[in-house]
Amino acid sequence: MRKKSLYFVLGLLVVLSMTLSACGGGAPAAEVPAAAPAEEMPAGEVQPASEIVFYNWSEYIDSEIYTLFEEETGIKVVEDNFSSNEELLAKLQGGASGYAVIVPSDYTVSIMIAEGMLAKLNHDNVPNLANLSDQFKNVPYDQGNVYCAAYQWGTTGLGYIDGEVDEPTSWAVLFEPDPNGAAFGRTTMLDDVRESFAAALAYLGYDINTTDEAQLEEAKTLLIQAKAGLAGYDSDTYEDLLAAGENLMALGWNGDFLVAQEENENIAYSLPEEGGVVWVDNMCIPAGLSPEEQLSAEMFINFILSPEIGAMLSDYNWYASPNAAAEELLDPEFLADTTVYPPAEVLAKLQYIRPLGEAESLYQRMWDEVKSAQ
Ligand code: N2P
Repeated sequence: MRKKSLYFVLGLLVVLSMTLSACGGGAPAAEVPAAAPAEEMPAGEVQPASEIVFYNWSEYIDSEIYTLFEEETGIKVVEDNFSSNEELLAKLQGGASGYAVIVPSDYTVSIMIAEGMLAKLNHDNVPNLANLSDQFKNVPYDQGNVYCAAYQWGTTGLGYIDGEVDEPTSWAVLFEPDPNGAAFGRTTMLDDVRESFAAALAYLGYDINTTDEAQLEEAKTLLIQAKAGLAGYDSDTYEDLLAAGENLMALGWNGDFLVAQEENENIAYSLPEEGGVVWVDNMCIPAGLSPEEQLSAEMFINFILSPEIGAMLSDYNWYASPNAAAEELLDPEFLADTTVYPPAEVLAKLQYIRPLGEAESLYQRMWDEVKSAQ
C-alpha cells in the first residue's frame, strides 16, 4: 500500500486545530500547567523547564509536533539521535546526559529499570496514558506504565526492490549470499548487535535470545559469511539508499521501508519464514532530572499520547500505534495494512529481544569480531 491520501492528512490537521482551539490553548486532555511567567504561578508549584532535549531514533517524529507542543505549552523541544539501544544505553551510563525523554526498546527498558536509570512517571501529569490500548498498559517489561509509555511498535525484516530481486522469503539471502545475485554487494544490515544476531539465530532455527555459546559461534560464523554480500552496516539511512536505487536489499524496520515507498514505489518488505523480531519503543525519562525538567518531560509524553498527536506520529512514521484513541483517527486502510499490523499467524513467528544479563557481553564480544572480520 502507498502513502495515505492527502485528504486524510488534511482532515487530521483540521480535527487537530479544532481540538486545540476548543481547548482554548490548553493541551488536549492535559491538566498539567503550561509554562507561564513565574509571577502567574502559585507559590511553591513546580514550573516546567522551558526547553527539553528529546533523544530519539533518527527520522522517527514529524517535527511539526514540536511546533504544536511549543504553541501549546511554551516548551521548546530539541532533538538528538541515536542509532541503537546499545548506543543509547552507553550514552546514559556515561552520566548526566541532558536528555529529558528517551526512546529505548522493550529489552532496554528492562535493563535501564534494573540499573536504576529511569525516573518513575507521575501519572497525574500523564493522564493520556489512559489512551494506550490495554496490551500496552501492561507490557511485561513495565507493568502498569510505572516508568514508560509505548511510542510505536513494529517488526524487523527485509526491505527490497521488487522487480530487481525476488521476494526474500528466507534469511538465506543474507547468510548464503549469491555472488551472481543482483543484491550481492548492494545489501545492508542493521548496525545493531541484537538485531543482527536475531536474524542469524532465526535462520539457524535457534532461539533469538539464546545464551548458548556454541549456537552463538555458529551465528557469528554466518554473520561473517554474510559480509561478502554487504555494502555495509547502516541503521539510519538504509531506506534512503534503497529509494535512491543504490542498494537493492536491507535488513531494517518495517515503517522505514513504508515511508521510503513514497520516494520509490518498488520498495517492498518481507518477513522471512524462519521468523524474527517484533519490538516496542517507549518514551521514558532518565533518572535525576530537576523537578522542572521532569514536569516538562511528562508534559511532552502526555502530548504525544493525545489522540491527535498519536495519529500524526503513525501517519508520519508508518509504524503501528500503541494508542487506541489515536487509532480511531487513523485511516482504516493504514490499520488494515498487514506490513504495519501483521496478522496473528505472522506475529506468532516473531519474538521480542530479551535482556540477557551476563551474556550481553558475550554478544558484544562476538559482534566486535564480526565487525572487524575481513
Ligand atoms: C525509525 C527507527 C525505528 C526504531 N527510523 C526501531 N526500534
